[in-house]
Amino acid sequence: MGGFAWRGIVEGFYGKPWTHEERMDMLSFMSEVGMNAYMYAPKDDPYHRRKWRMPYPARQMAGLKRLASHARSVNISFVYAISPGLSLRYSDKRDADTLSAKMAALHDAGVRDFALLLDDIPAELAGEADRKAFGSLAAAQVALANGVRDRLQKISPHARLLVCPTQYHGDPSTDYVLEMGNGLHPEIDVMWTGPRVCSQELSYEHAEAVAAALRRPVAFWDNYPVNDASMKGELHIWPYTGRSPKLREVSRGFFLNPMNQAEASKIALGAAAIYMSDPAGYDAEAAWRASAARVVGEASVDALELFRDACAISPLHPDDPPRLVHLVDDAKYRMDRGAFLEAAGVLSAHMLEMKASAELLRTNPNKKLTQEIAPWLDEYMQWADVGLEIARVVEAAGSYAESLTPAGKTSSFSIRALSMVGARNKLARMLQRAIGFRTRVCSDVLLRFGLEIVRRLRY
Ligand code: LTM
Repeated sequence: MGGFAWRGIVEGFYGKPWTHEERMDMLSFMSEVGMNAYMYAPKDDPYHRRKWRMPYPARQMAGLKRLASHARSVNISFVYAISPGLSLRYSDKRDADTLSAKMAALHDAGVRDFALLLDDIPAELAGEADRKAFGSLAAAQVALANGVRDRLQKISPHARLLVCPTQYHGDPSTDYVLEMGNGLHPEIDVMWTGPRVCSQELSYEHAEAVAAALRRPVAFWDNYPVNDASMKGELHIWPYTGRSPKLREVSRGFFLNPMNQAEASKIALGAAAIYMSDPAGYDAEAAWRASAARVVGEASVDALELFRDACAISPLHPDDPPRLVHLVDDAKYRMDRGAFLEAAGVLSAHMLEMKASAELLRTNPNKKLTQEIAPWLDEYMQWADVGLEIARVVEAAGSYAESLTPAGKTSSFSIRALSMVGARNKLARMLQRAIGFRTRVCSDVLLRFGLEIVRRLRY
């Protein structure tokens, strides 16, 4: 059995597209880690989507030409994607001509592989003329895609074409998917994101059902580590998990959709490249460490691992940061047994570790990474301060409780009570500020715990 035909990424997110320099650097990185395809599809490049009919201005076209040339030099296929579905009239020959002219211009710039993206557009035909001519969205899209393929073949017989359908996830047994599968030329690859838009798992069974419906192996558009739209506050540096080791049997490969933060994306992308080269032997943790070491250097991998825990929330790990959750459970267990000082000790030790890891990452030689993750690192540091304050309150509560015992009565319990109240009020102010944080680092594990402590000590 051969390897995946496509092993790459799709720059397909919403929001600020990558810069030319980031793309050039990413192409080199992809080549180093064994990927072979980069799909250009930034939703917010107007000439790719909203204003797809307009030709690229000379400066942008020159940039695309340089990208295609660099990609060729490092053995990466540069796939130019166009996304005309928001306004295209399927029955209007002028639109088909405009689409072909745009692709021909990119072909002249050195592009050889293309994609037609029909995602995130209305699921019904909009115009009366289209409804009359085709009857269904799938029929219209089949005609469009097959027509584009015919025209491409004329200018470049080896050009490959991928299509992202309008239904690209979920149950593949719909009329739409079956019609697309039946009608699309068998050499067109069809993209699919899995059971969900951002899928925690891509199982063999799901992929097999999709491949059967589409009548061809699936080309996955894998929405990880992308963090656009409602995921903006998340930093997706969690290991690449949940992809079946058997997908090679039913899939043409993967295009991972990365984050707006190009450098930080390399942590997940490098791990995914390892998966793609050997899905059966893939060890997610080992791949993460190898990829992390490439991005931050061996000396900072442990620091990054602690930070990644705080950043755990993602489509691949929808639950709260596991280490922080464990820490809080441990502290509560001790407090419930009256071991306040012990609880304060474990809490503050972890918070100091968090601060040390943040410091190491802040001073990491990979300045681009440091700059990209600064909003998360800053709030991570602030959460560590909140955690230290929680530890102080717990410690003060322990001392106060001790002062209430017959032996403790000899010391001044009112001073201890005052210090506990002072610490509690300071913590309450810090939590108030933390509610306004912009990132989801640490999720709300410390917020919930801090509020619980404040509430417990209200008297
Ligand atoms: O996933 C697809 C096919 N389309 C869009 C992407 O452009 C977007 O980046 C992701 C994540 O928000 N979701 C989509 O639906």
